[in-house]
Amino acid sequence: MKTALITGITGQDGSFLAEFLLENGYEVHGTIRRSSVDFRERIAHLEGHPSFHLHYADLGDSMSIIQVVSKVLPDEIYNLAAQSHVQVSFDSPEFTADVDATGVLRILEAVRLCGLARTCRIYQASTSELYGKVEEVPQNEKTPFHPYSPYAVAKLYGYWIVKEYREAYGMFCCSGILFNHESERRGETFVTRKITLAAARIAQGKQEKLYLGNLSSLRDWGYAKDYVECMWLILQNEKPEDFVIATGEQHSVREFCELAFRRVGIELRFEGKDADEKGIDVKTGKVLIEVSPDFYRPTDVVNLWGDPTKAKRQLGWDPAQKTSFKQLVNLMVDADMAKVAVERAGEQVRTNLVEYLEKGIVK
Ligand code: NAP
Ligand code: G4F
Repeated sequence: MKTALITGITGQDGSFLAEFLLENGYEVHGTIRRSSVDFRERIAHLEGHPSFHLHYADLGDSMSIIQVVSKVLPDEIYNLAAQSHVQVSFDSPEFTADVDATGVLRILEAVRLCGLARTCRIYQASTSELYGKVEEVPQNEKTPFHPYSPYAVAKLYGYWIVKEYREAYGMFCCSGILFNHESERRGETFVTRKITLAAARIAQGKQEKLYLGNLSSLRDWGYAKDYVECMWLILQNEKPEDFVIATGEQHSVREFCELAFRRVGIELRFEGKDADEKGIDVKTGKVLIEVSPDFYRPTDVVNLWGDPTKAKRQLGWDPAQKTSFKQLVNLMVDADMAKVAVERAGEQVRTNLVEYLEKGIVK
């Protein structure tokens, strides 16, 4: 039985990866951070599993990392922990650099200090944001990097330090250059989830309007559950190498909105340009989407499109056999429709209860 350590196990990818590794017979250890509210929603269903273990550690705290690595003695480490929001990285650049750049170094050094450099394989969650102000489309492993946010600059350090440790110390450490991947577990402030949640709320009368930033931004969006399989495949490869993981398809934020609203029965028409663009309900003429400069970024990455040829050839991972763009949008919308319906039912129960208490029907 292999032992894996996942940093960032409470996140979208961490939760899917933990499930995948448990299904494949791994002993899974994950790091969590102390917080005043317990936020383990994505992994709650795994707690109590005999092969699932949690440890406190923070990527900003070397000692906590050394402690957990020396205790777990992992065969594989998946370093998924990060301040992962690009827009937030403009507000918290130093924190982002500490966690997303130096944090990677802390993991690599912990492995060396614990005498695991020859045995432990390390996956680093790298990103298509490295291509930033893109120099070619589509982007592959040889495309030059041009990071375009504090997040991307920090992740670029992570990418290079992994490569350096591979070459300097012969460590089996690799970067997965993953393009955007989404799911029903995606954080609610990333654009896809913000859209699917709003579509569900608007359809059920719980929200009036959705405010977004750049509607023309282009992304290569895949399904997170399909992508965690690749993280594992990268570490099972004969040699330590870096891989681009993407669908090879590109869509705009606007297209994502159209599909998501269509799924809840609302046909949208877009009118206007830039900050004056609006998404209008064709049937009622109501404006449902508006642009707010609050969601513009000082520098925005607008043209991401991945070429996953190498992953297909060497890892046998074929995006054509995986979740399509339309399936992804639909599954996210369906999950949010159910979530909003449950919330509404809860509200109704509470309203009824208050009424019954006031009328003395229940005591
Ligand atoms: P996510 O949902 O934001 O999860 C991030 C995880 O990192 C959470 O578990 C978070 O813990 C943890 N974390 C944050 N700061 C930490 C710290 N200082 N010490 C320890 N843990 C910390 O992100 P995701 O979408 O799953 O992405 C996983 C990784 O892939 C990230 O490194 C991200 O940058 C990278 N990536 C993501 C995508 C994508 O499209 N999803 C694409 C390319 C690369 P809390 O729950 O306590 O906050
Ligand atoms: O959903 P996003 O915030 O994701 P972004 O910036 O592409 O970053 C995600 O993917 C990266 C991989 O390329 C990861 F490394 C990173 O950790 C993260 O998971 O924004 C996507 C696009 C941007 O161009 C943004 O300007 O959507 C545009 N956008 C338009 N309106 C918006 C909004 N983004 C957000 N978050 N919120 C909006 O209202």
